[in-house]
Amino acid sequence: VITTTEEENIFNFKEYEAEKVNHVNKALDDAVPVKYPQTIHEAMRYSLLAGGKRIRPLLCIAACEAVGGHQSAAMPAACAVEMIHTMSLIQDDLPCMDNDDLRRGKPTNHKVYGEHVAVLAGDGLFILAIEQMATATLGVPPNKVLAAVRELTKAGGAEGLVAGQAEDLRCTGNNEIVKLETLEYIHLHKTAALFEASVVMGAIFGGGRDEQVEKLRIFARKIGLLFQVVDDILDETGSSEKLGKTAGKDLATGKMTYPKLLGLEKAKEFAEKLNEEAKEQLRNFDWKKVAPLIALADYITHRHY
Ligand code: GRG
Repeated sequence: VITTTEEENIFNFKEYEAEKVNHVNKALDDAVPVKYPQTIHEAMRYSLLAGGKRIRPLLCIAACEAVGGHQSAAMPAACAVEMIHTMSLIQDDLPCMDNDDLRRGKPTNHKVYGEHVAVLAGDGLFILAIEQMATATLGVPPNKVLAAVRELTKAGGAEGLVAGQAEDLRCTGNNEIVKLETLEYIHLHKTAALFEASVVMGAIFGGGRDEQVEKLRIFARKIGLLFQVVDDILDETGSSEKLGKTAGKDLATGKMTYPKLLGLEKAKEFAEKLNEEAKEQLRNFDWKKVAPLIALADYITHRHY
């Protein structure tokens, strides 16, 4: 439970999270009905509905509410971002990439359905995400929809996730000693880009002013990087029990981490600094409306899975 010092300011993050995750799960379930050809739709549903923390949809909805919007305005974007995230996980787990057997506590998509179905399920989710943005936003001014689609596609493509993954695989493949700036590049592209798109889309659909959207963009980039720094710390200290992933797998594969480059204490200080700098961006917002975003930033900083 996240609380503030004043009694009337108490904000119950766990309650908020549970309620929003419920809504998101229902919307995702509705978005991918089982139909012919059955296997492909089942494979899409298998990974999409396998659990997951739903951080990106939560960020999208919380950003929408931070600028005074209602969650329903952000829901198509919240679903779209989770679809792209899920497709990237399906692909990341493939034998030609990370070759993982478990994801979100369950066998990976290709282990259950085979590689060709897994690739197609990823493709299906990717395209469905764009379709969601185009159809589920009926009645929203086209300039808003276009701006949001631009954010999502930029974050997913060769300026975002694809770039981060390509650079990560190149470094791993070469057994390269990764420098701090390369590590930051990988995390900003693999993780922060989609956090940024989630928050910015939420703010756009919530009716945020340009200067609010830009503050929220910086907030999201910082907590995206923060997410990875904390992930590295949890891996290094062995306190990580990533759902369905072997704890410390990144260490076992010799992947570079913030604690390896900075030392554990400096990595922890860096995480706290990113959290503070992120929350600083929210200073001029209505504090009641940004309580969920603040709680999310704190959750990301202090989580133990
Ligand atoms: C999007 C076109 C397109 C291609 C994808 C494979 C690939 C290119 C990118 C891989 C990106 C990747 C695996 C990034 C890791 C991001 C990350 C932090 C994953 C873990 O996120 P959590 O902890 O997971 O939010 P849950 O399971 O809770 O959703």
